[in-house]
This record gives sequence, structure tokens and C-alpha cells, in this order.
Amino acid sequence: MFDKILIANRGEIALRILRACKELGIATVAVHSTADADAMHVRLADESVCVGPPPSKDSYLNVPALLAACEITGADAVHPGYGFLSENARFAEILADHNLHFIGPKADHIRLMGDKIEAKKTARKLGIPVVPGSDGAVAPDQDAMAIAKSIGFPVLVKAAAGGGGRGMKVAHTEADLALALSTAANEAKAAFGDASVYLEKYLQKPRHIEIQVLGDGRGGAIHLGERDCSLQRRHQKVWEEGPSPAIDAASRAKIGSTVAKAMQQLKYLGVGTVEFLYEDGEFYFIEMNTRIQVEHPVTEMITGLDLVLEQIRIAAGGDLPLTQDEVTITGHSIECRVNAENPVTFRPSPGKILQYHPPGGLGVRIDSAVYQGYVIPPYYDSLVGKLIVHGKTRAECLMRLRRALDEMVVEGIETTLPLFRALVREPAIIDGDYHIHWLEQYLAGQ
Ligand code: MV4
Repeated sequence: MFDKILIANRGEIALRILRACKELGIATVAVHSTADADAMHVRLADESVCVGPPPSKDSYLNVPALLAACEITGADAVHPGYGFLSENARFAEILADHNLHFIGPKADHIRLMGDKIEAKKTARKLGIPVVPGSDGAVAPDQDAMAIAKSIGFPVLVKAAAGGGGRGMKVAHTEADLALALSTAANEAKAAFGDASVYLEKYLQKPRHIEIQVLGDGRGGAIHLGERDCSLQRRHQKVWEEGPSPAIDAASRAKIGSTVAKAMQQLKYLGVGTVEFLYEDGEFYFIEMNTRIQVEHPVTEMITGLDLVLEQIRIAAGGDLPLTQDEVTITGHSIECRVNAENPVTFRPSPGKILQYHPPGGLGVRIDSAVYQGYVIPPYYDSLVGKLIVHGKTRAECLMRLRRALDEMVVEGIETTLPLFRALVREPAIIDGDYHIHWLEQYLAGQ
């Protein structure tokens, strides 16, 4: 097991990792920019190192500074959290070159899943259902129109180096295709330095369903059920829940075992999330995330597992905590991402938190690193905290969420709390009857 872990992140996930380290008896090193000197994870860590000025590129993405922090403190492992360097294969390799453990998947798997075309080819080879589309990138000399016609319009043009919605263009008819292809390629070149694009059948009103997996790197892997992340705004998840109100036990078992077998074949190491679009009873692979995700607490609440603690134990060579038969999904959990944003315009609202009262009571969890008097800096994401609720049923979970939202106080900055207080009373949400475009259509109607 590791002796000292450097947490190469900030905010609530840094605190989350620190908590798991403490429970494992592992010493902790916090790194921070000059803007985060008063952050809670800095206060609670055994040691802390300032790695640079506020801009992420000069601090949390500053690899030489992070390596120096490891050397100064004698850390033997680095936990990247999510975002920042968490899916940077080169960073994982550089750590290995310095005899440091990267708490994450093998660099080759990070690289593989970072290329959306290779990820899809791999998924198909491993027996995971994928969206019908081109077989790889559409080369400039290829007849994209013929490929599109064979798929059937509308088609979606996607950037190979994209992900998270970046570099996507819909072509509803043949007349739209040429412009969609050139626009997507130009944007991909500008954003990712790689103009490669591929085509897929455009699914009109799917749900976003993601399967949580855990692999030991030696051929053992289990799935931990799904999360429904369909409620998104501009590709930012707002509300996540598990189990999905749209998935029945048979479908869950089927797609779960397909994904688990694929991860066994891959000899996948650590936590991972396999993302699907779900429409008319069918799952379609779109991407795989090779990191712990923001919404991991939803799975923790319904399985009883500490995913970050297991991630650390497995990175240190440990075994999986459960066999597949021992995994049980109990009750229902919903996570609301409370952001420091205007609840109507979503304009960021950084600043000092004058009053802060988190909710409590049975089945209520707050993953947050803010406190009364904390100043939310303008340099990073606007997450104030994640309100996670659990209940025996979805109805009980919604009732608890309603209560917790009404209890929660955050003053001095604007937050998206009012949005959640409205959503939790919205009939379509109460019925679980929504898809990936529902939230933006709801907001447009407000
Ligand atoms: C799609 C799609 C419809 N059809 N692929 C958006 C980001 C990335 N995860 C893939 N995304 C999509 N891919 C096909 N073939 C619709 C989306 C999409 C989306 C997916 C999940 C959650 C929210 C979304 C919002 C807009 C578009």
C-alpha cells in the first residue's frame, strides 16, 4: 500500500480523495495554487505545497511543479482526481519514469479511450453495442455521402479527438453534410490539433446511461450498475441518478455483464465509466471515461462501496472488493451539482460565501469543500458542492431531496439551488420521463 499520496487536484474531489486516504491510514500531500491557499483540503492535508499562480496551466497542470512536490514531500503516488491530468496518458508515463504510482488505469488504456474512434473500434471488438456509423475516420477522399446514406440521415459528424460534445455537428439531410463535415473538421483541428472526424447515426431523444466498472488489472472486473446523466446543460451534467428510471433489472444485468466481460478481456485497471446512449430499449456505446467521475457518489450510495478508497487499494495491487454476485443495488440516489452560477442565466457568480448551512438528516450527503467565509475563486469550475440523497425508493429519494434543498442555505453568491427546487417539483422529473435534450428545452421555456 502507498505511504503518501499527492492529491493533484482541488475543491471537493481533493477533499474526497483526502478522506479516503485518511481512512486507509495514508499520509496526504495537498497541492494548491496561490488562489487556493485557504482551501479546505490544504488545511486538512498532512502537508501542502504551493505549485504556482492561479491559472491551471501554471499550477494544477504544471507537471514539473507536481513532480517537484512529490520529491520534496516523498510522496510515492499521485491521485489525479477528475479533469486536469486525470486522463493524460503522458502524465501517467512520466510518473512511472520517476518511480511514482499514478492512481488510475494503465497509460495505454487512457490513450486508447481518449481517441474516440479507437475507443469505438475497441468497444465493438469487445462485444459492446455501438452506434451505427462509419468504420473509423472519414478520410477526405472517401465518399462521405455514400457512408452517410448507408447509415441513414440524420447523421452526426464527430471529432475523433473530441468528447464531451466538443466538435460535433448534425447533418439532417444530404444538403447539410458537406458543411457539417468541413465545420466539424475545422473546429476539431483548431480545438484538438486533429481534424479526424467520423460519422454516426444521430439518435434524436436518447438518454445518457453510464455503467460504472472496477477492474483489478489482471483480468478481474465487475460492474456496479448504472447512472442516468441525461439532465445536462451544454454538456455539463446537472442532475445524475441511479438506478436509471428507464432501465429494468434484466436490461441492467445484460448491459452490465457485457461491459464487465469487456473490461475483463481488456485487463482494465481501476475505476472506469462506459458511456451509452439509450433509445427504444437499445444501448449504444459512445465513450469511455478512464477516471473517477464527479457523479461517483450516486453509485457509492446504492452499492455501499467507497469507490475512491477501492481505486487506491486496487492501484496498490489490491483485489476487487466484491464478486459480481455480491454487488447489490439498494434503493435510489440522486446527485444535484450546486454551482456558483445565476440560476437563470448560468453566468458564474464567484465571491465570498457569507452564510452557509448544509442540509443533513437521514440519507443526505454533501460533498463540498466550501465553508462560511470561503471565497470561491473565478479561475476554476463553479462547483459549490454536490448534494447527494439516498432513499429506499425513487419516491422517497425525491421527497428527501425536496427537504434537503429547502434546508440548504448559501448566501453571498448566486447558486443554482432554485433550479433544483423547481426541478424536484416538475412532473416530468417526478415521473423520470426525460431525455438528453429535456433540460435545455425546459430552460428555454422558463
Ligand atoms: C450523440 C448524440 C446523438 N447521436 N451521438 C454529446 C457528448 C458526447 N458524450 C456524445 N454526445 C452525443 N452523442 C449520436 N450518435 C447526442 C449526444 C449529446 C448528448 C449525449 C449525452 C448527454 C447529453 C448530450 C447532449 C447533446 C448531445
